[in-house]
Amino acid sequence: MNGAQLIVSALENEGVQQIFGVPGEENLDVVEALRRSKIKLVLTRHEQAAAFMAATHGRLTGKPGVCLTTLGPGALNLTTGAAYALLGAMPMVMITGQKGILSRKQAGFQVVDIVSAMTPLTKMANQIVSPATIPTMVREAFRVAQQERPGPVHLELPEDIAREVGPDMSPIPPHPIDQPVAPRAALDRAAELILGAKRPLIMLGAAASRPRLSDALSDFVRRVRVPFFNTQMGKGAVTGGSDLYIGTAALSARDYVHRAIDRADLIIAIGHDTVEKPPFLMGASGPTVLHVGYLPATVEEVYFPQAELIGDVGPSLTLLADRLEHRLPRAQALLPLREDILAHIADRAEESRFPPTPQRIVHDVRQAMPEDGIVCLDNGMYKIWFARNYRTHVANTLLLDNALATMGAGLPSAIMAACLNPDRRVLAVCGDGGFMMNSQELETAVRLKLNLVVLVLVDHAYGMIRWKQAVDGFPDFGMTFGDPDFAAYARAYGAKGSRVESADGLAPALEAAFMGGGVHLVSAPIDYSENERVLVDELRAQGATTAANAE
Ligand SMILES: Cc1ncc(C[n+]2csc(CCOP(=O)(O)OP(=O)(O)O)c2C)c(N)n1
Ligand SMILES: [Mg+2]
Repeated sequence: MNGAQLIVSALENEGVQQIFGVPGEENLDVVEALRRSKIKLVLTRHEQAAAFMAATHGRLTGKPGVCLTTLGPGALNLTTGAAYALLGAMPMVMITGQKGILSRKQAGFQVVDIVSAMTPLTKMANQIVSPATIPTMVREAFRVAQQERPGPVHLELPEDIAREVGPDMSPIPPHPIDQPVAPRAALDRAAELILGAKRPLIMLGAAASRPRLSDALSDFVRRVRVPFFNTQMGKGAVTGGSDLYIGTAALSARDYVHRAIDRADLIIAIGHDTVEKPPFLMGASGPTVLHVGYLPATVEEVYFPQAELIGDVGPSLTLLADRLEHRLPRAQALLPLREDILAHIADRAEESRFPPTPQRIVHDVRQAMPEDGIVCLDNGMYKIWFARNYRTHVANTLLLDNALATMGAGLPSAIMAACLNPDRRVLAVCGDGGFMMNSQELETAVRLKLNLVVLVLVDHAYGMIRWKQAVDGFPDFGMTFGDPDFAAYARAYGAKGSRVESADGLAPALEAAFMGGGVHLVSAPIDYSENERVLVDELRAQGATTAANAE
């Protein structure tokens, strides 16, 4: 077997079914080995999209997604996707080509030190220098990518090593990994803290959304019956139990959900990852935080938990619930705030202004999506509105990136979600800025014959930055642009396209797009004047109220 065949057989051994990417001439032996394998090669139209797709595979399944590119320029196009997976804790394996390392027949042509470039963007980056090391290097790559805290790993396979015939070696079989559960003493201490709390609150963070965790986490919340809120990336982590949901912390302070947060004397932060924009700010005067996680908390200015429960989160929570169930008379002390908080959030959700408000758009999207439908967001102003206002009932049904918060990942992540879930409705929601950063992947979606709807929100601007500019008191300047006719643009790719032209037009447009099947782009204008009215003026006023109440 040559190096390429060894790597492909090692990938098959890991259960890899598809590889995303754009090959170059340095990968041709690998491509040939893939042709003879069961693994499907899915071409994308930009390497960045391949990385976003592979990372999303890891995020949704817990098993690393794999992407493949050529050397230099192609490999460098993976860097944003690598950072997306690193900050977002998504397991991914990136394989890139390189010129031969045993001789240098093309001198320095296209040669970039990709291993060095990838080192700060990955958990591990290595060059393969001999076919004989491939089985172990691939197994190690998957082990490292998958292990908590998950993330991206990079392997560089030079073209001469790919071609070199090595010994016939069997791949190394993967085995199940069990993590240690939190020790008894830590469980007792955590239970004591919670039993003593007068106004406890649970917060679900990014790691709470790990696919394997949702059952145990949902059981925990239902058993202890402490109200919960989530961070943006912790949204939907609890299935059911929604009568205890008290909001999502899309902002760091002053939002309605902070009325509860500010009054809590103990926050049980499950799976919080400080890569997320802070869901609340810890300070000298509180609150007390118990950090429950796979790994200890990173200490930050705004997050320095006073107590920790570290270990495999699911089984640890089960043991914790055994110590708490039916013993928490004050569990629901903060629950009376729930109705008021959620009523504020639902405000104006059915207003018939045109262009529609963000609240109305979130409301209409929720109507079009069944409970298990998956919404994948790009990055823009609407993300805050979806994080605050979109109710989730099933784990990983609102995929957003509050870690790298990159533009351009909405469509690729939705393509991956649609590939993995052909029977569920999948919707990408993008701004007119972010959509254009990877809009070429419409062709990939059409080629894959996916059922996928893409909602493009049109304000002819980098709306989020325009909003920040206004909030900071700068004059409105330099953030607007022209847009193509998005419906026609979609049709040019062989997709379908439609445009929302009235206040009541979005819900039926989405419904028709899903019913029609295939890839369908719906473009809708959005009225962002609500950004200032709600997220600045109203919250400033209510923030003052919260502060007064806290005193
Ligand atoms: C790759 C990348 N470039 C720039 C930014 C900074 N940024 C964050 S949101 C945003 C504007 C997004 O515009 P659009 O996609 O149209 O969404 P809108 O806010 O207008 O709804 C920008 C430029 C970013 N997060 N990622
Ligand atoms: Mg925009």
